[in-house]
Amino acid sequence: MPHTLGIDSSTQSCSAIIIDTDSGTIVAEASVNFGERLPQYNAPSGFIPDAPDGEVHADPCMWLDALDLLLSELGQKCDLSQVSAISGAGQQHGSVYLKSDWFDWIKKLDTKQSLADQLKPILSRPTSPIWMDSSTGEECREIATAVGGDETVCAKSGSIAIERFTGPQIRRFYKNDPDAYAETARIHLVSSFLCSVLSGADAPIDTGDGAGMNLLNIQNWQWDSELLNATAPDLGSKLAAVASGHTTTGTIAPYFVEKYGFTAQTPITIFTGDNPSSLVGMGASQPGKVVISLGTSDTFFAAMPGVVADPQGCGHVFGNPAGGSMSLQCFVNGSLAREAVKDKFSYNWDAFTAAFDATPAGNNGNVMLPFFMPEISPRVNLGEPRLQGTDEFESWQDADAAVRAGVEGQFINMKLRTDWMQLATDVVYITGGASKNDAIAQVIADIFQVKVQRLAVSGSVGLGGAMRAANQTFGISLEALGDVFCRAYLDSTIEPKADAQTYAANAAIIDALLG
Ligand code: ADP
Ligand code: XUL
Repeated sequence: MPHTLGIDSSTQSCSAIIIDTDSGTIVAEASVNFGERLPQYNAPSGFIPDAPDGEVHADPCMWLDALDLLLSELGQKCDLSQVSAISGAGQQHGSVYLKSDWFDWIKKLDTKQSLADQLKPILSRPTSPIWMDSSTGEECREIATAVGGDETVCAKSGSIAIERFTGPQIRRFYKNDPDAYAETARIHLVSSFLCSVLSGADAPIDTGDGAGMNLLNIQNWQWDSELLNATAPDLGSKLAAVASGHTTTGTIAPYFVEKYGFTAQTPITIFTGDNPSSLVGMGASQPGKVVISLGTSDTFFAAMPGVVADPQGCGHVFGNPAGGSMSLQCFVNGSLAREAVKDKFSYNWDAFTAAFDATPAGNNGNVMLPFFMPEISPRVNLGEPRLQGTDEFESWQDADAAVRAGVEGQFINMKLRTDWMQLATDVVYITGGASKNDAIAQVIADIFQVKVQRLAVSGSVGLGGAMRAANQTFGISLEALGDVFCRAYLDSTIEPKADAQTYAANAAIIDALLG
């Protein structure tokens, strides 16, 4: 009865799912929301708000406290000694900076203290920049110039130099605090950091998450020496090894055996990024399925038969943890932008959803570019949305039209930005916190002119981890696991209702608002 565990350390929460691969059932699920459960970290949405210069950081101790809480809750729901393989994922691009003591500490985690208390003194950078950080424009330009331009960075790493990517973040740290950089012996991604802690060993970075650093060469999936040199001195020695997603990093650390009752020697498959893990958890790791994830960020991704780069320079090629590559486009103004419009009118989610019944598709020509923070797809440095329509709408007096316009603006922009992938599909699979909202799903169906489906299991990132663990440890194929765990809720398929022309004029307005 293999029970496998998948862990998902995302922007706003840390979640887990245990599946039984024999019976095809879910054994247990648990989730810890950072803002609600760990208010002492001053991160209501998972990051420290209001930092200057586009900096967005989170405290890695918060991620460890959440892991401790999560496992203790999971242990109350089921017998963790039955878990026989583990993997997981982390929010992409975020990085953790560690002094040389890390290598000793990781081998002898002490059950008498919390993980977070033990980690604090060995951090060479007290907080971690995460994917929402946009502070590194200058460093992106410097890296691009050093290697011969953005086209070269893109051909090598699958993306042009991007502010939130880990390489530019490392360069900024090196420039602003060279002493602390020199004291740094290891730099991990959120995924490889948590995998290291769980396995009590310095874990490799996988090619899925590693490609989000502007440091990995996607032609050979190795660190690229030119990009390393352009980023910061001695960087090669500070990075963990890179490895394919099909790698077992070791077995669970005694800390978790003693504290939560896991079985010693339980194998751990290396972690990946949340989006690559979701690709697996949506049953989309072979080319053919398109996924839209509506988490803190909105992302649009698919497994790719070959490597195609985005001519607009906003899209990315990442490693696919199941082999080959995937393409991805990320939108910063996702769930938090929808919440911002909702909160402007003191609506709850029910009132937000009802606004779509009160307004027609196309919104009578009321259009919004709903960017409450600098957007990356495309790059637009806005702190407030741009509106075009009636006077009442433009002055935020028409609540229902504003709600619809915000969501329509998001997905018109998403369609314009993802055409480069040339994915001809008649079904899009949606996942993430907002995917349960039928009104949002209907807007996606209408704008993309596709059927929209959801899966029976909601947490596709954690599920991807549990499936990868079962695949790596027991050799159960991802296809067989997908047939059981990635079934669509066919009776909840959403068909397009609006015709293809409904959004033509609004799309032209979005283009104009983008300037
Ligand atoms: P992440 O994995 O990035 O931490 P989630 O996938 O858990 O995020 O999604 C969290 C988001 O889901 C919240 O920020 C919230 O805006 C959104 N959400 C939750 N319920 C609804 C709903 N009924 N309608 C629309 N959005 C929702
Ligand atoms: C992807 C990205 C986000 C994070 C957080 O490039 O930046 O989707 O992975 O989910």
